[in-house]
Amino acid sequence: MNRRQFLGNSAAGVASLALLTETAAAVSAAPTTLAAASVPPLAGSTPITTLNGRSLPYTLRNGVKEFRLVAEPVKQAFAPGFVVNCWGYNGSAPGPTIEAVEGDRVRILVTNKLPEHTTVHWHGLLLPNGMDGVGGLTQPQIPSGKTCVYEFTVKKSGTFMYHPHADEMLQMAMGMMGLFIVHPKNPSERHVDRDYAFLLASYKVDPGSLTPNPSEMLDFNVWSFNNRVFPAIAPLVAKTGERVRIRVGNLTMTNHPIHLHGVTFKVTGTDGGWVPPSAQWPEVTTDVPVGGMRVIEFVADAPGDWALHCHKSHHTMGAMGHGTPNLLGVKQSSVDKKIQKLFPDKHYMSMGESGMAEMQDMAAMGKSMPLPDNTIPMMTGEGPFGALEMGGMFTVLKVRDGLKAGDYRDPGWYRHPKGTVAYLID
Ligand SMILES: [Cu+2]
Repeated sequence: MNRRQFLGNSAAGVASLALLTETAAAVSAAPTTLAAASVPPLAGSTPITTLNGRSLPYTLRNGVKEFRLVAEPVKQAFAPGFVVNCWGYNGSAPGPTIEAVEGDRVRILVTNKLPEHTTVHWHGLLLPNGMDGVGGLTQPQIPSGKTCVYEFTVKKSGTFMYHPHADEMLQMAMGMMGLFIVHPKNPSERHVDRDYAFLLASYKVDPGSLTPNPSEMLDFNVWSFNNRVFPAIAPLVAKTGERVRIRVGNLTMTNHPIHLHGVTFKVTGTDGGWVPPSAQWPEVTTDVPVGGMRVIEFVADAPGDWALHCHKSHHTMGAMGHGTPNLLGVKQSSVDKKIQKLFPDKHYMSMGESGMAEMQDMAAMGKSMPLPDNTIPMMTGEGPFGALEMGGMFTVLKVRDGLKAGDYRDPGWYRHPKGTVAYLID
């Protein structure tokens, strides 16, 4: 079944499309750091802003920071109207971000509420072998209903991840992953004004279904920043002149060239540690490899709304039917009439004759283009100048003069000074 066929098969999508447009604004206006759940790791350090996420609180017990992770099935909203049966931690996928400080002793209690065994591997952290979380190799699997204790000293600062090392293909395909960020002991070391982080995750969720297909190896159709798809992804906000860090981890099955407009950045770290200044060079795109982390830093020196996205253009689209025939330049108007006669009760419209942008036009104008249940339009997002024709791995870095330090609220669209916007001449 290709997209055109299933478009004709459901009327329920019209309502969910309207819902998406309405609530996406509310989603992106929400603060990106949940103050109640965010624990400042130490005075003077900049807290991590996990895009549409949160940090994991801890309890201090005799000098040990004790965290609790619950591995469990979760219902994860990728966008309003698009909810997926994932597996995650503490009610979300990805799980909450663990923040610690170089030199900390941490204890992580992992309770398994999944229907099968699991483990947690602390990706990139240097720790005793028996704490490495590889089921069968360094520890017995954690059976359903049991709790496992991991305890180690955090040796170096940097950006790491956690994920299962048990039935790995299925459990990661279901969304089990999280960030583990270690701050330097001295908060003035590697100081930035804003510190953003997110994980790249991809899924195969057939339109109209609720559960990702965990046996998919290559043909994924949902591309997300922290399990959100544009326009339901929070913007990154910075004041003009601030130093900004963005940490991007990749636990998908393909690489993602992450591209940022409006600045040049340097890769200052990986999941192996910090990159010495002599080894950094200016970039506007950095490829984040599978199972890898790239930390980029820059000064936000020009106000505006700057796109941040994966440069694989099919990764900035919503779920689409694959195997769609190439209709570019194919005259279809007579075919439309014939098919409409065959199915008088269905809405049929051929697409693709002059390009695919008309997909977005219909979504934006709210025309009656039905979608299957529980999916999102292939291209969405409404900007100040009209349709953005984007979805998936796309969001916006919003740089503004005169923002207060620590104000992460969405400032709305950029108001361009007069005479600074590209214009048509006829
Ligand atoms: Cu990508």
